Amino acid sequence: MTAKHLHDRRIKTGNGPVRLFLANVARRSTTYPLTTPPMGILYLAAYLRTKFDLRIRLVNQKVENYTTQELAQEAIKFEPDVVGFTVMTPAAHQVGELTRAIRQALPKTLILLGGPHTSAFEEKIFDQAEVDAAVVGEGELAFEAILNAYLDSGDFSEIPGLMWRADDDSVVTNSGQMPLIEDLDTLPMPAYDLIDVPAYWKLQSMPPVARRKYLSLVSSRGCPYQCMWCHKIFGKRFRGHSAERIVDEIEYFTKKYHIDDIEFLDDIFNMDRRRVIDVSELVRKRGLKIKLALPNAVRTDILTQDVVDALADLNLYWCSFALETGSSRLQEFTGKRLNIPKFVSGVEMCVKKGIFANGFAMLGFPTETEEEMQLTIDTMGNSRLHTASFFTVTPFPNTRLYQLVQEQWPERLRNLQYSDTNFATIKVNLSDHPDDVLYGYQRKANRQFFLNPNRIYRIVRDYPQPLLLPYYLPIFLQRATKGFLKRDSQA
Ligand code: B12
Ligand code: SF4
Repeated sequence: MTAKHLHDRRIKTGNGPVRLFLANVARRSTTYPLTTPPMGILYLAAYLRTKFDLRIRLVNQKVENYTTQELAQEAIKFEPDVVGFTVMTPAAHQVGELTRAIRQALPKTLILLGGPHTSAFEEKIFDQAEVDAAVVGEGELAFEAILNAYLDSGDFSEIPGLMWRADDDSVVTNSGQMPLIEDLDTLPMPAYDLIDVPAYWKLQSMPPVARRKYLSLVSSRGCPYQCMWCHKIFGKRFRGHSAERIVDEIEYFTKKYHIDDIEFLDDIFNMDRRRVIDVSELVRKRGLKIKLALPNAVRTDILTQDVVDALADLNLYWCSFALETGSSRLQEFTGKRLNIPKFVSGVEMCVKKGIFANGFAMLGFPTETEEEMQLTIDTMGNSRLHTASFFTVTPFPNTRLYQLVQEQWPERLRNLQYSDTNFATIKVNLSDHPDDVLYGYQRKANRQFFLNPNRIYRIVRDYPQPLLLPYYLPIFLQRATKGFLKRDSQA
């Protein structure tokens, strides 16, 4: 590739709107069917079209069930000026083949990458994919700056924090950082008109409830807690939409799609206590009939009775609660610093209000003892949670956890394979124990938690679709037997 080629791609040639192809890169598999609307590119599209004359095609590979080549062909058929891919690490093994196919067919197209994988792997993604520029963190302002340069000088060197391929083919990371968007209410609502919303209703959403006619929203960005395994895509400061804006979105989308089921994918929807109460009051005042799901978990130890009441008034029917570990030593070690007794009472408050409670826990932190794993299993099991997922700790680059393991126990990262990881069945062992011990505790966790007559009774009584419960039996069996066979534990 000559320097001229590289520079030419950074400047729009020809007239007319910029043809922008955006896609969420992720395969759907029988073992990992969860599909949610691709909020990142829906927000980007909504923002960018207020600034530029664009013709946008937005694709979610997971919904179309395209192979990598089919996705590349879709992009090529559209003849885009600019392509932007969003990808999480488990699907990133596709981006090499994908971007090379597009580059070969459309050598002048500008190819951009962003989203969680880029934020985790940073410059390394240039070794993996044929990319002109890549954005770490929040994307709206950076993408805007890229398109401004593309329509003007082709000079990417002034865009703070941007990673891009320079004319000598080297990868440059500009100094500085793009500012975060202080007032989220200035962002337009996600561009749901660019996707086939009902197509999502036929697929498995995060809450395991079939045929949900729902819409996902994100009401905040940034989380101030310091959990060592977690991303920092949106910085460590909480920024939230106002209650008015949240309820405007709820009202607009529920009316537009004739639905009543809304889920928030926020990291901590309940970070601002007053905001939850205000949303609830506004929904009541406007006479909106909705039900709510919070599948990505609330911060349970800050729940107060008035917030739980407000959530119950919003008809919160499905909520996840993330304990992660029942050991207070590990709560400190990992930086999660959850107050465990308050977790237990927070779950109880919600369950008393008729909310179906799903829990998350992690087993296998470095330094975790067998007693601590058992403590997690007991805390989850003795709580009023209805269902639970017990994960083994998986490190992603650009997190404190990854850095620590890389420094102190690099050999534990040796067999780490991200491709198509499944929440519950990925086999990563960061713990101080052999695989059979760690997976033994994970199997035990599932047995102890679920094979409890009282819990089974409560699940059957409270689960929104009890007749569908047998459908989830294979998933339970898969989890309850993970690593049971020798072949499994060597993976
Ligand atoms: C909803 C969700 C899911 C959904 C799918 C989401 C989707 N996009 O399809 C489901 C439930 C399927 C899921 C699964 C998993 N998830 Co998830 N998920 C989330 C969650 C909670 C919200 C995502 C979201 O909508 N964010 C809001 C939007 C607005 O943000 P965004 O997508 O990041 O986009 C912004 C920027 O990244 C950037 N941007 C994004 N794309 C692009 C593209 C371009 C070109 C540019 C310039 C910029 C740009 O601009 C956007 C707007 O500012 C995030 C946590 C979070 N708060 O983001 C975790 C998160 C993305 N998930 C994560 C993980 C680890 C997983 C799993 C691997 C867990 C597991 N072990 O099984 C699995 C993946 C399994 C698989 N095989 O695919 C990690 C990602 C780590 C990584 N390196 O990829 C996150 C960050 C959580 C964390 N605590 O670290 N997840
Ligand atoms: S795991 Fe949750 S509480 Fe912890 S840093 Fe991430 S988003 Fe915040």
